[in-house]
Amino acid sequence: MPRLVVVSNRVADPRKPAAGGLAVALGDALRESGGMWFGWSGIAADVRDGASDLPVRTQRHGGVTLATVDICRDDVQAYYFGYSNAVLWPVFHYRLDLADFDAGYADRYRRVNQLFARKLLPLLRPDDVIWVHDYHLIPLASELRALGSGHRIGFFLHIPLPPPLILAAIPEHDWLMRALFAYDLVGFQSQADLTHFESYMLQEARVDVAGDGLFLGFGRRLRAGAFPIGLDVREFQALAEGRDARETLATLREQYSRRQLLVGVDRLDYSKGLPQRLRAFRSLLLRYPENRNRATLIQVAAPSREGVGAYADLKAELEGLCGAINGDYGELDWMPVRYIHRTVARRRIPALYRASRVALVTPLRDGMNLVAKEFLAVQDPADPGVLVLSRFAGAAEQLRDAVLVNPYATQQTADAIQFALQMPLDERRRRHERLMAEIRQHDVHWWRRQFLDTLTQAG
Ligand code: GDG
Repeated sequence: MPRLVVVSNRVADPRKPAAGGLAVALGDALRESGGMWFGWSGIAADVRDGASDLPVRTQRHGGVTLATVDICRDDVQAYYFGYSNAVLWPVFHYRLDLADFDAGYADRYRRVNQLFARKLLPLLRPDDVIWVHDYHLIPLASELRALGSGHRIGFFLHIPLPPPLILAAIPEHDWLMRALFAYDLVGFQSQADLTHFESYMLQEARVDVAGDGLFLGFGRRLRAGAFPIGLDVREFQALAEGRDARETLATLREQYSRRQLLVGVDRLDYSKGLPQRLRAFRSLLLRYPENRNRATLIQVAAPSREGVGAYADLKAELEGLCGAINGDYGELDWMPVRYIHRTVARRRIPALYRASRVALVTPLRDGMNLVAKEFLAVQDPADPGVLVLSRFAGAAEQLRDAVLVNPYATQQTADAIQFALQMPLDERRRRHERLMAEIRQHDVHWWRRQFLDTLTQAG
């Protein structure tokens, strides 16, 4: 079995409980092959443009090597906050209005990818299989190839790929999309993303779309496919059985015994549709007064990328909305919204899902959205809650038995939430059973096997 090398912006230690399903799933594959995980240490080094001299730090644990490199402060600003999170993230989520096409970002983004390639190459063995993750590292394979790498290299995009016209708003779109041809396999979250990739290649690039996911261009053969990421269902269910989760569940049940809980768990990000969700919840209270003094929305919005301007505006907007809803509808003994702008411990999150009758997973655009799958995994099959899911989440392609909504349509979303709150037990059970079959069949281990099998056979 060839050694697996995973490359991503940040490296998660698969042994730590906070690591989450993706780290656990990749950790399994890394352990099986005695592999390596390479990425940025998260440290912004205080050196002037001296990044290329910074050392790679390696740690070896249980057959897996974790290798990290620091990046100099200016590069972090331009590569991470700038190009990755103020250009690629907004555009790939269809938010051209939020993109900041500062000319300096692209050069630095490329430079950090070159730095990664230079630091990684000496650590590689000739038969390693390399799996690169996400939008921070699109040009990594082409930088590795420029240094002579002949490895098998795959890329997985965790976020959506927009249609060609939107993608073409990025000044460097030609270069970025061409860089993908240095990979042997490119994986997307959904069929919709794959279709956008095909359309781009037909409309914007002179690439031969050979069908069946095969693309011939720039002197290379590229395979592309949809590999919807799944959940480690058993790991997450085991988390729900842990002491912290059970204690949290008991507290929530006692505290909210006379209420119906709705839950939202997101990073505080404009792609997640949080203001729209709060407006829909306000509309629910307005249009269906029986929910007043009864329905409580617990919204966790974990802090994220606070160095990017658009996130500060969003935070202020959410605080205003929560204050207004609580002010307008709150009673002495009932607040409609509990808004938590902090990171909740992962081991307590299953309890929050389990205590809730309805989950609101209503992003404006999302590659997949794992919260939807986490919520389903820990419901009581005999009395399950209902998933209200945006049709614009990648997960909506798979989770057809959720209550699907258009989060931009406030009143319709409010109606859908009411429908979910009122859903009879037998229908809740029927839907939950079908949704569970789907997330069990296509779990994170399936995803990883599917991608790696296709990568090793590609060519
Ligand atoms: C990207 C794509 C794709 C959230 N708040 C807290 C917390 N979380 C956890 C959730 C879940 C994870 O974070 C969020 O995953 P998502 O899938 O919803 O979204 P992104 O972070 O945007 O991830 C996305 C994903 O990559 C995988 O490919 O699905 O579309 O955007 O696990 O539970 N965890 C803790 N405290 C919190 O407050 N501990």
